[in-house]
Amino acid sequence: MNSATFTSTDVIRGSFSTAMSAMYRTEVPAYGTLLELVAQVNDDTLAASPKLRHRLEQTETLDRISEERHGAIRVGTPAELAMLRRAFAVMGMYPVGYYDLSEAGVPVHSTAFRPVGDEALKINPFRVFTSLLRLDLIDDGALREEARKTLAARQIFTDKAILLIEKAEAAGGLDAADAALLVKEILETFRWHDQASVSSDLYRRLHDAHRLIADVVSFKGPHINHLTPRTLDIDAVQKLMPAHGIAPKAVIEGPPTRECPILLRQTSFKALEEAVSFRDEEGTWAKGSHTARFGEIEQRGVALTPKGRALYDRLLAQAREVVRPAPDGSNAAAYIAALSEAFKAFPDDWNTIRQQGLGYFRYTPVEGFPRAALSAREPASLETLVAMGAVVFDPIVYEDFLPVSAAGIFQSNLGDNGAQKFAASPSQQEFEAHLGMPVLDEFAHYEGLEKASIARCRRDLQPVALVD
Ligand code: OOG
Ligand code: NI
Repeated sequence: MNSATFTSTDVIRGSFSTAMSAMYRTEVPAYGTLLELVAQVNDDTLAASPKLRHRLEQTETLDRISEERHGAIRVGTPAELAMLRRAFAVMGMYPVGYYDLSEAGVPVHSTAFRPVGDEALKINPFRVFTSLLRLDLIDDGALREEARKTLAARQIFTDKAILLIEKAEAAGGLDAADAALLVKEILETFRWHDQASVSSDLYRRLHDAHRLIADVVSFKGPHINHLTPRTLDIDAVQKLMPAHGIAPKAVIEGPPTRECPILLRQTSFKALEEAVSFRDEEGTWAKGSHTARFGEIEQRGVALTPKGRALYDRLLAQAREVVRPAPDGSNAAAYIAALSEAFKAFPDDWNTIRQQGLGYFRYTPVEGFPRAALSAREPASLETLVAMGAVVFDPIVYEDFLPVSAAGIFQSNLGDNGAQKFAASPSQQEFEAHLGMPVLDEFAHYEGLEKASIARCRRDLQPVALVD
């Protein structure tokens, strides 16, 4: 078979994301309600702002604006993580970024599998935030061993899924029939199992160590724990959720509402308490419940440079020093006020963000700009060309995640008030060894996109010389 008959990885990812959405709506009906609300708010937002509609029409497929942007799973062993990496590669998703969540009281470290090129992101932006449990952070040695044994005994992939992954790797792709089969088989890995693979006693002990440990260890597979569509107005959806019978988490994670959106804002509805049964002695099943699955929404802004990110981190920490948001929402208004106050120090117009080197931008030569106005003999700086209107810039969208926000989402769904403490212990090398490859550095990636756009300007504007 030659590559011409292979189904594109982007198409496989698209079918995977559609299949996940359909499965999750069936499994978690509240998620279907959230999707409807998001679609309605997106329609209203576009109707109210022809300017926004026009801008999005240039770059996006408007009829798919409300589709899922990401989901999240948590796996238990290095072998599970490595096989997932291979499965996602068949769908054109690669590990970007390393997130240490131990710092925030969650015993996992993570990456996001996502499409990397502009074109791939545009065709289908679906990504999966993937966390690996860190058993080494469980203090109780006996419990750690029981957890390890339980995880070692499970196989989260179907035999057919593994065969198809191997086939794709060997041949360099899959034909349409195999691609469809892979999506169907991989879906099994993310399906919910209401029969736990542990006893109620072990579940309780794992749960006491950390609710998330119980979530990862107790089931046959790493059920998808949330999906996240994109909203054009996160504040509106947050406000409307209760009227639609869904309980939002207390505050939106990330930066406050701004003119020029930065990074990522996200919020979720609280995870549902679901009926499960535990496998007790002599094959009897004991009824119980488990809380893990929820729905989330996101709104993205410009990707920040290390300098911009340092400022963001500092201002966020400053706000959280004034008011730490309580999971019950009792101080939500005070937190939002503290956040807005702190972020007054972050410039809120694109040109200042750009000139201060806080964000990444894509530069484009203006078509039809009168060449006569550019003197071929004199070299010009990018700034001069921008000021003249010969080059325009657009923010590069942040496509990754934020550890403090991720921890906030985790915590609100674990319902922990007195969150457990773990020693911060980032361990990217170990994570990458388990993964089987290094993760892509997100800053280097965005910088590369910006530089490539400047190189294109340099080429297109010749014979005018563009100086650095
Ligand atoms: C992952 C939480 C991280 C996000 O949007 O930051 C995440 C989890 O709960 O497993 O999805
Ligand atoms: Ni999420």
